[in-house]
Amino acid sequence: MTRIRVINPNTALAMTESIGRCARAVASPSTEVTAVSPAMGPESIESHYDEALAVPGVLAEIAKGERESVDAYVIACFGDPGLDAARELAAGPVLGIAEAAMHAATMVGRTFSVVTTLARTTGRAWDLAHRYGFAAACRGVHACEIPVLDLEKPPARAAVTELCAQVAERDGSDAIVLGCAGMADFCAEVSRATGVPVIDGVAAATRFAESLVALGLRTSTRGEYARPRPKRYSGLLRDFTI
Ligand code: 5HY
Repeated sequence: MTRIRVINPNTALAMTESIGRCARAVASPSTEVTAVSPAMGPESIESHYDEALAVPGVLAEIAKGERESVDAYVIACFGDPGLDAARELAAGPVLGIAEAAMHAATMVGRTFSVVTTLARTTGRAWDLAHRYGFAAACRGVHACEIPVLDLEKPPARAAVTELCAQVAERDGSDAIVLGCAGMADFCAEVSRATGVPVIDGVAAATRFAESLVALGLRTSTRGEYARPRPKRYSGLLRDFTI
């Protein structure tokens, strides 16, 4: 049994359940997927401030998963918050949904476009495209201007689907990347509407995590992902002392 922990860095439990359903829908029968939200953090992540304050909760869930012998982790937020720090703590692979989605997109096309929530988060998506080496393949990052927690409201699905169809046409991109974990269950509908491959990072990261575990691959501990040197953390963070 491979044990994958999908961490939704925000505290919206309905969204965590939906993310868990999407991950389990693609996981192999020999994989146990648990989807969790941290006990602390923002109810949604739509700014740098939200993202920064989501990271301690993500790291607390990684530390908990390590005590429970989890094999691999998925950070289910399109900003991939705390990804590098999580890789310093976890023995097994840790995948961010933005990273996984961009990798998958460039395996099925030369170019892709990202459709995300608020315009203010598009800069972060571009940062990640550059960081992961996909800036040249990314034809555009577009916002539907629907707040994360409003994605579960009926009009959102049609609005996102419509925007994805327009973007695929306008950018001429080979694939569409859904830029929020809250869009994970829109994938099939958007695929039908656009006629191009549509990548949901939750599903992509879940399968990639399974594959890395099956390959016996774990995060390298030689360089920057070596375990942090022991030190004291104070105040609200005193429990993060390692
Ligand atoms: C996400 N926020 O995937 C990001 C999407 C965004 O709470 N889950 C969030 O807008 O950056």
